[in-house]
Amino acid sequence: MRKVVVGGAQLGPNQKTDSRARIVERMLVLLDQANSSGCTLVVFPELALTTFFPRWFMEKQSEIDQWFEASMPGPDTQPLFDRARLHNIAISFGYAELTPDGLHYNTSILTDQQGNIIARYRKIHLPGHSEFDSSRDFQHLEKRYFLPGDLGFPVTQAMGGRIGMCICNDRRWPETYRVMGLQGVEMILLGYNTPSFNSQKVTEGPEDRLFHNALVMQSGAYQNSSWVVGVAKAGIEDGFPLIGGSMIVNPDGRIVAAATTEDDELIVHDCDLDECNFGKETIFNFSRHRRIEHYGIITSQVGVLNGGD
Ligand code: ING
Repeated sequence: MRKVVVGGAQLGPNQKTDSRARIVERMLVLLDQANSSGCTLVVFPELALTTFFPRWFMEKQSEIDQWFEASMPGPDTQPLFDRARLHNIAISFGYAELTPDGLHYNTSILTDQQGNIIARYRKIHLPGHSEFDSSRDFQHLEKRYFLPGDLGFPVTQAMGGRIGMCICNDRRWPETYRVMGLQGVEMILLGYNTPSFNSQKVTEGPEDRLFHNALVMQSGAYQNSSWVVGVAKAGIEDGFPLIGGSMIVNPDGRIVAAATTEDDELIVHDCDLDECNFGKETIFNFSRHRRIEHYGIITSQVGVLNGGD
């Protein structure tokens, strides 16, 4: 039995005018709740410290950089690390990272239970577009504001097992889970900010979004015999709705804990990392069953060539 008591700390909406300090206060409340529930690891959403600013078109770099953290921890986030250390809780959360070299990433980190950062991940699959698109009800300018991640999908020895991270759109791509699965990942931590509607006016709405949200995380968990912890920033940010649907999925692909609101909400589950073992040793024993001689196209080709014929 390798138990990790996981808290999924879903956040409600962050408004454009909300200060970092105010948002961190809400995160501290969830961290205290997690402590009362005996959590040893707490996962917060993507871009937890700000509103989902890629919905806004900005041109001045100074205006863009206001949404980024130049240091982690920094003055606004130090209280998070201090409280996590006090409670002996490891934390993971997403934020916009401005590196010392001036590079911009959509990043998440993982600490140990003493508040030390032990892993960093930079979002690889950036959805949306890079120029203003008048056809959209709202923008989704992650390709404008962030570079694609440069750290791969690292899996870290922590919490008595193998822990990996990804962010939001990454969860829709099976490669994300398999690259970590091939490193023996036993728990994948991810945050997301997912608009409830497609910005290009197609009929897709919250029900579809919530269905796909569960579908991809349950599939990724099952197909790699890993726990998946998916945590939303949810609710209406400056008039733009984001789905909730935070959940903890076990290595058999079953949802064992799920949020029911679009507000600040903690979900908790006692996760036993040994539950990964059966799948990894049988159905998804990669070394026994995979036939990589037939998979080359997955990394040698980006898109469909010549119309797929
Ligand atoms: N958000 C969305 C996500 O992948 C999206 C963007 C939504 C893409 C629905 C495709 C379909 O959940 C982020 N931040 O990636």
